[in-house]
Amino acid sequence: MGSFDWADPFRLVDQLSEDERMIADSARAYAQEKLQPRIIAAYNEEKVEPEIFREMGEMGLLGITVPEEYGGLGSSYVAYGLVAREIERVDSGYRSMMSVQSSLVMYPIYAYGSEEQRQKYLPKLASGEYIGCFGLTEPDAGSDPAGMKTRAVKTDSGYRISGSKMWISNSPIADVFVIWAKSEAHGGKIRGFVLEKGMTGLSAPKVGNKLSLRASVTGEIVMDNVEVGEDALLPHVQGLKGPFGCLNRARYGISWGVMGAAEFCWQAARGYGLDRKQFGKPLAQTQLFQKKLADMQTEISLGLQASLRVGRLMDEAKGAPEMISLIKRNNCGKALDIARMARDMHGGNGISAEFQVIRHMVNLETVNTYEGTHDVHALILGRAQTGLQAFF
Ligand code: TGC
Ligand code: FAD
Repeated sequence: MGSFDWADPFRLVDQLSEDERMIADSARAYAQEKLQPRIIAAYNEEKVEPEIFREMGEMGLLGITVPEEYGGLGSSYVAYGLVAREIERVDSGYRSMMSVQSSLVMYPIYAYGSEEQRQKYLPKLASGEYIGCFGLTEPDAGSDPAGMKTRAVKTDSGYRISGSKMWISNSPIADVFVIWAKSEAHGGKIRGFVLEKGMTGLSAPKVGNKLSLRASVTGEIVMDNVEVGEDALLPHVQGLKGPFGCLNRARYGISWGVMGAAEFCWQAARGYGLDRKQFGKPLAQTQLFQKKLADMQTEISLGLQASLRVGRLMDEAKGAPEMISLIKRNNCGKALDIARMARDMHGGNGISAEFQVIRHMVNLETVNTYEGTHDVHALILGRAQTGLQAFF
């Protein structure tokens, strides 16, 4: 029999390539040395820190799966997932900044853009010189993006775009806006457009009063007759499969990321239970405490294996959207349960910012909702196994 590492029960690390291990190690070093010292103040003060994009760019953490000729790392989906896990171990908001830039802005420009669009935007997005955002959700179209009202009308030289997007990560500080609109010139089909900061009629006010994901800025995108040229259209995709193609990648990254947040909470609860004595012995020496630690360890080990499996399938071009729904939904739900449990195991200290578990818990409420809610992913999986769609 082999030995047992309580922190890595299934020896995940042995299942990674040398390259993947190096990328994960450098992401962990960056996250722990540069992000961890900032997070408590950034979260409490809702501080916007655009320079984080530059730092991530320098570390090669933006556009990990995008080919090197466009400034990306040309690496695997497994490597991307490992980076998401390390960043979200510190905070879901920082992972959000990274995954929107990589999966929701760089990916569509790479996969659906013209060569000119790739050259113009990707290297600067990879270096963090440009910050990107992705506008799909609207005030009246969240789980049902097909209900969007944003319209693109053909003009002599391009399109005129009107509408508003809501709950958009990074939008108040964005230079590049990938937005989705129904285009009358294309039979009302959904098309993607790349807009730029400073265009007449384009604004991105911040959404205030957020009690979750406070280290990541969120805003609206207001488009009041924004005139763009033909070169703003993403030429190679139409229909909802455009935005969903991006969401597949981001949801997959989230499945790893939330396991990073859960690992932080689990290990914090373990450490706290070993230090804190009540009734004359460490809390960690009680049966109930140990059962909770065992549950956390089990769910995290299973969740990480599942993400690794789906990542390998994606790297072999065999991944399917339903696999991603399964791991996004389950890992988010389990991470939220684990964070709540860790909060409880810290007693009164669990509500203090210093101990950090309540921040992860409150963040995970958002992560469980965005990129398809827990229940929407259940309906996707229900449809796949019954052939019956229950959305409407
Ligand atoms: P449905 O009829 O199922 O599909 C319409 C068309 O889209 C295609 N499709 C997909 N293609 C690729 N990947 C997928 N996952 C796909 N899912 C669907 C489908 O094949 C079809 O194509 P075609 O060519 O036949 O037209 O569409 P529906 O309108 O019934 O959709 C239902 C539902 C609920 C599954 C879907 O709308 C959904 O997933 N809703 C959730 C919305 C969502 O996830 N929004 C996310 C916004 S972005 C965000 O939250 C970023 S936060 C990031 C951060 O800060 O980290
Ligand atoms: P709704 O769709 O109104 O859902 C409300 C509730 O109803 C949920 O519990 C849902 O599960 C349930 N529900 C909905 N439909 C059904 C049904 N058919 N059957 C049963 N139950 C149902 N969007 C972007 O485009 N870009 C971004 O960068 C982005 N960043 C975000 C950042 C933050 C901090 C947040 C909070 C959101 C962000 N979003 C972004 C939006 C996010 O994707 C949506 O909030 C999410 O898709 C849910 O939509 P909604 O909020 O309109 O909720």
